[in-house]
Amino acid sequence: MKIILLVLTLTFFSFSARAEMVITNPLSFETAEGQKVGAALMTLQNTSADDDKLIKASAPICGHVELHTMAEENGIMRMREIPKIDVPKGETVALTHDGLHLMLMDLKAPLKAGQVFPLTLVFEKAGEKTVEVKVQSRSALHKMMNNGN
Ligand SMILES: [Cu+2]
Repeated sequence: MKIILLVLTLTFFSFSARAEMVITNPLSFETAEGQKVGAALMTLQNTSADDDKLIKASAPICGHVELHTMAEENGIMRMREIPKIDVPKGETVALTHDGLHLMLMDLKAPLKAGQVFPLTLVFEKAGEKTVEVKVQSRSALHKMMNNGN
């Protein structure tokens, strides 16, 4: 009995000391036949008392996942790979079609609307988190672009 209580106590403390990262609305968009890259978007909310950062991501549906940012350079929107995405304590970081996002490189098959695939995110403090990404139609993407958000 004493041992069980000790284990429970240790478990409780290790959970409460752990950085909390809340990941909402992970989504992707369907891709055309032969298209080798896709994108994944979501919202990252750091509810812990520590700054954290997304340092890596992977998914079985593609060769590898890159962290990307998009910014205007000489009037043209360009994206480039970045080593990490900062998620400061108490803050919410949105990964969007026109800003920070995850790039699914070397897709093994085209993504289909309605499909769901697992994506594992690795945070420096919160550790590994796997989410289920829902693939949306192209028209959902166009709608999002027209709304400007
Ligand atoms: Cu990209």
